[in-house]
Amino acid sequence: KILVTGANGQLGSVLIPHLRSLYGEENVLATDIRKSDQPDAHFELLNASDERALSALIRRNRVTQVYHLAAILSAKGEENPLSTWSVNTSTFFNVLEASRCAEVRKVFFPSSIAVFGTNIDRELAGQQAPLLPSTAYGMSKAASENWSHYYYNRYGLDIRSVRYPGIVGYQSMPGGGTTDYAVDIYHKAVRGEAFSCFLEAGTTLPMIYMDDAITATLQLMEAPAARLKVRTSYNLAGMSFSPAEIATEIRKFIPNFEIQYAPDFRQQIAESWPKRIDDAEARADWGWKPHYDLALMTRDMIQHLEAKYHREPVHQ
Ligand code: VAH
Repeated sequence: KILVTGANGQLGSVLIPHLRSLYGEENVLATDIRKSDQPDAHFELLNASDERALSALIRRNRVTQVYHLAAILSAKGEENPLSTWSVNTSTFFNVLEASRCAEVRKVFFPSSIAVFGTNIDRELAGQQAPLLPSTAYGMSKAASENWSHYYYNRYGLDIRSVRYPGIVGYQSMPGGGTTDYAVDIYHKAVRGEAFSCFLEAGTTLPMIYMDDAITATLQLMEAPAARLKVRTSYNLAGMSFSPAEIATEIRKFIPNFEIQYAPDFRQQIAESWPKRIDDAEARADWGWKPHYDLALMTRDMIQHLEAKYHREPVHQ
């Protein structure tokens, strides 16, 4: 069985249907700290901070793979940094130990471009760039990368990871991320509402379309272990754009879309992250290649959101 923690999050709520279509509904157990409003026969409440509950669930369900998605993200995480560190690392250690002691064969956990800091060339962050996270979330992910590397070398635990850029999708609402403006902007545009952006117009960040993020995750998890030379976390990127660039692309579909800029504390977080990512190792080791660019993503987002808001689908 496959266990997913953080099932109700932005990534989990899209990854789980994909995993179920690949492995069967009954073989993918969704867990989260609270129920979602969607009924799910294969959902269990789980606080991954509770080591005993987690290891009991893994044994009871004979879990062989774990996707550990539960975490507090960058912006939300800055409200209480020590709590963010404690939640993100204690849940991670629980997954490492429970997996090592049970018959878990493969573990996935998401890292992030948030592990990078202001001490590198922001134009392009390489796979081996030094990590100097500027947020509690980023520090928890950098620590998780090192512990993954340790558990792989010391115990042979096959744990795999990608450093996601900002993920943009229509299927789920994100929560607490610095890149989440890039999701909200489409919802506002399709609803014909003006958008107030918490980042400055020229703030370029690495992003990836949800469908590409899912493809990359499954590609990494299906790759032969011998191919994987990176056991901290693979750099991954789909595209890079700024709020001004995404607004211009949206106006090709919704000409009267209005945006204003009201930068807040998230501007500093964004400016500590690289503008572009070099994901050559992911391409070389397990065949990664993004499909979606800003134009393709914008078309797909607007088409799906027009359908969702039951508006006359203007753009087929
Ligand atoms: C966040 N979306 O903003 C997440 C991600 C690259 C950013 O870690 O915190």
